[in-house]
Amino acid sequence: MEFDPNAPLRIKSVEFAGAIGQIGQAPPESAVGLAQVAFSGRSNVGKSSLINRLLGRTRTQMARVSASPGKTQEINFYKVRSDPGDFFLVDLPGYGYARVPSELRGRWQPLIHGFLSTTKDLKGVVQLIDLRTGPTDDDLQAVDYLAELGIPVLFALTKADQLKAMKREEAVAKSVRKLGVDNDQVIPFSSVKGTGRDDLLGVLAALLFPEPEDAASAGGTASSEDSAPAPSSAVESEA
Ligand SMILES: Nc1nc2c(ncn2[C@@H]2O[C@H](COP(=O)(O)OP(=O)(O)O)[C@@H](O)[C@H]2O)c(=O)[nH]1
Ligand SMILES: [Mg+2]
Repeated sequence: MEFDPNAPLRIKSVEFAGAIGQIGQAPPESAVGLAQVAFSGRSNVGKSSLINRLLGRTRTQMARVSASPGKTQEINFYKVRSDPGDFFLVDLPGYGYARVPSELRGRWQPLIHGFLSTTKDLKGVVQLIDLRTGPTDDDLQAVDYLAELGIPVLFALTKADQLKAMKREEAVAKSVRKLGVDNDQVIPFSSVKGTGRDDLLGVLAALLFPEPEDAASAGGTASSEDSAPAPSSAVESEA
């Protein structure tokens, strides 16, 4: 049987594998050597809801939907068993909740940097943006930072169900413009309705388990007309 890189991942099981709470702390042993994908976004953007929806967890939630947003300042690791392979889902702490404007530099970035500078297994980051508001300054800072590190970034535009079709189109176009990315780098998502789930699973499959030729031409444009969006660098580097 031929492996279709755009086929959605089939999630079999998910288990919590550990956390990093301190700057410089190592990831859980078991996360080393397995492909990782991280999820990033402002507090309250809908990250926990998206992760739960993505993993198909409706009864027992893996990522806790926040009782007190902004509280969790930990990097959480979940081991996901799936077809075509196992991987680690890395839940980065939310930012932008505290009143302090430069929270990113003060707290988020050092903790994240400790992880990003030691992991060799991260394939990319799914950056969440609230579709209704579009990218905030905090979001753009986070995106710049990820781009500086050369990490492939894909965008999930959350709470898509909150806008009617017309407004949604406008909002997507606005976010795309503000982020300076291509249309096929963003996926409108609704954790309530499940919108975007298959697209996101498809792109994660391609990101985590690329075919050799995909890996060789990383950053190139997908040729298949109805393929899932291709992950690519968020922002063109000026260097
Ligand atoms: N309408 C709607 N509400 C959402 C969606 N995703 C999350 N929410 C709500 O947004 C709030 C924050 O969600 P949560 O997943 O905890 O965000 P997190 O802080 O980024 O992990 C909660 O009240 C959720 O019910 C969505 O797709 N649609
Ligand atoms: Mg959360």
